[in-house]
Amino acid sequence: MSDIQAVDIQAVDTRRPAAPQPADPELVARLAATLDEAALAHRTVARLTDTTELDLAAAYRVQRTVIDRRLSRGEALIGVKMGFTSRAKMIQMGVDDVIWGLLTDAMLVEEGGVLDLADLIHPRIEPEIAFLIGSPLSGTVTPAEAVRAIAGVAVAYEVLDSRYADFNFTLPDVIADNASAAGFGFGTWHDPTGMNLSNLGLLVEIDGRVVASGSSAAILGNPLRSLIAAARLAAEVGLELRPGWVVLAGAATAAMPLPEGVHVRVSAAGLGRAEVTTR
Ligand code: OOG
Ligand code: MG
Repeated sequence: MSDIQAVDIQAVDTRRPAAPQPADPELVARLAATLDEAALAHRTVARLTDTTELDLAAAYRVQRTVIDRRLSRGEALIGVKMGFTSRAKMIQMGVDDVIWGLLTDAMLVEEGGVLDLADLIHPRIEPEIAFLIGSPLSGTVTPAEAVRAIAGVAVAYEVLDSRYADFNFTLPDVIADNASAAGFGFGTWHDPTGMNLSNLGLLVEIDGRVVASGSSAAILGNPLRSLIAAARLAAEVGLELRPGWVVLAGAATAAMPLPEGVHVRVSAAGLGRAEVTTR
């Protein structure tokens, strides 16, 4: 058993500061505008931490302000994504903390749909497990409570697109940048009752060629732990995971570059597949 699999559910360390410093609202608004405008213009910006001291609490404020700008353009909040819940991702990106980002309806790609990469800078794709929330979940919850709150579980993929050159960032940078969120999709929802999620084989195929394979065990030993961590993070910022929301538990493998004009299939044992075509 790897040490990540041995992580105790209660011990999952999301390490957000207990008493965040009130960040200068004007600075937060300016940094959020920088990132949001970069995403809209499909171009990268310098790392915020190159010029600004940013702690994790301030970084989350920037993230929330980026999302508020999107909501004011008519997008709706439809869930959250967990990041760096697997060793593979932590190693790939050179960070060592679990983080989260927020998902809006504009990021959702319909199952089997087409994703236009012209809107993105340097997209990557990664295999994930997704949960559909059936009843509100927030705070410290037991695995049994987490399972009861789940209306469905599905195989999923996430499309990442960092607003920093070469995906080169520190933890506050990537938090402010909404954890590199760009798009996501999922397959058919399955009833999680009685399902063992702790060791599902996952495959990513691009045009029929396997480009990544892994196990749901890579996600904190069991993706359920990621959901439990999401509930705790939600409570810390006064949110709850709401019925109908989607929670992406985090990638089970490193992310792969996503080229134009390909067909991607992500499959998980017992959960079927999720597919997307790029152009
Ligand atoms: C940050 C997002 C990490 C995951 O599933 O671990 C993430 C990045 O890799 O750019 O989404
Ligand atoms: Mg991800």
